[in-house]
Amino acid sequence: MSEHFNSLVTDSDPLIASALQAELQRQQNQIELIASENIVSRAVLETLGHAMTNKTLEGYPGKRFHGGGQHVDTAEQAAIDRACELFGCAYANVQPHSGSQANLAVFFALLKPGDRVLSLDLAAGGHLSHGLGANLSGRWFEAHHYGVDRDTGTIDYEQVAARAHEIKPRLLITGGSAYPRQIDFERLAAIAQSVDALFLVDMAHIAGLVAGGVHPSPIPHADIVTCTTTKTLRGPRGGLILARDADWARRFQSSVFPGVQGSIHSQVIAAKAVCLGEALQPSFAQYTRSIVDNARALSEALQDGGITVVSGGTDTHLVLLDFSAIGLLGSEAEGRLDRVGITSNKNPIPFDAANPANWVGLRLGVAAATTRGLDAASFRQLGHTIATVLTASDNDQQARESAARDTVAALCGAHPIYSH
Ligand code: DSN
Repeated sequence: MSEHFNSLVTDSDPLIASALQAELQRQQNQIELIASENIVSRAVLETLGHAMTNKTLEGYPGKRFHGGGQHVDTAEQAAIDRACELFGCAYANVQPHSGSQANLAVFFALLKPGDRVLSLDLAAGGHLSHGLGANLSGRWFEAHHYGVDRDTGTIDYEQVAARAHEIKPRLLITGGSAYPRQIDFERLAAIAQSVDALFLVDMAHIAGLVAGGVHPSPIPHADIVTCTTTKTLRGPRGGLILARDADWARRFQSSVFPGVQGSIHSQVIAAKAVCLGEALQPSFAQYTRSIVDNARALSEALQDGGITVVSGGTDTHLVLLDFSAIGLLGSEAEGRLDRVGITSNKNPIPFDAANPANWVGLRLGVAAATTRGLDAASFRQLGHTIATVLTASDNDQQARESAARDTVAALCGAHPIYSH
């Protein structure tokens, strides 16, 4: 058995070893601008690869259904305590395997099949787990949506109030995956109260910004807050459920386990504790200030280069590009940037086509590249480079892409990741 314990993946599984090595090199040699990604610390990586992965446990710290859980209890309790300290809440459940699982557990705790929910439309920046027809949330619950104002690209709060009074949802939801502006949580909470609805904020994308104090916190206003630890929070893949009031504890403990999940991912919970500990450090708040500065620099440079930015800018880590005026598809833009070493994703913009093949938007986020050290000047350079690539004609496309590849290579060379 010594081979079982001592062989490295390079010795035992060349196919996967080569995929792992190639993925590392891809990350090292490309600028990552997918808004839901980040680059975790060596400490988070180390924790994710720890033998704690072997431990099976159900239940919660001190109340497990299997023996031998004392060390995982230490990690889970630290994650809970750190989440409560970081976000100023009284309740935290750190077990959801993802943000979607966290949302599912909230639905399971608060709703009965057929209940109405009112959430931000997917094309306006919402999330599929908030009632998309193809998702369980949209099949088992009656989902209605609100959107953004066509001129400003920002949430139309009057429309939310009107829809809420018309529909009388049991749950009002905000947040999602492509909304670039600050959300007025207080105003939405008042709308929820006016129709006797509960209020859920999914802060998956902005959790790190809230933790760093550069985005208002939903905790004082929402009944329940969910998020991932993956994105601006810069941790492992996984979800959290948070609440200002500890009274929710009974309902949410049992809705996660045994409601929608069985045993925990022990080493991921430990890695969540590590990332939450990192987010409590003053350097993390500085990091989030850089994120916001960098996103603004990127947005301004893109607009200077002739690209339309939804809502005219950003308050977060995220910039949503609108190509409807230049006749480019999101998929084409994603392909062009991929060829020069910039990773992004096609995305719907508000009022976009239903078919992803026809979307005319592209979503960019600066959290990962900010982690590797790019500053506002680098993001201005990157924005200019992206604009030249996206506005290139057939005649100058090759030359522009070649220059862009050089820029990306220089930025990556100047800001290495995982270099040891
Ligand atoms: N919700 C998806 C995204 O924003 O990219 C995955 O986290």
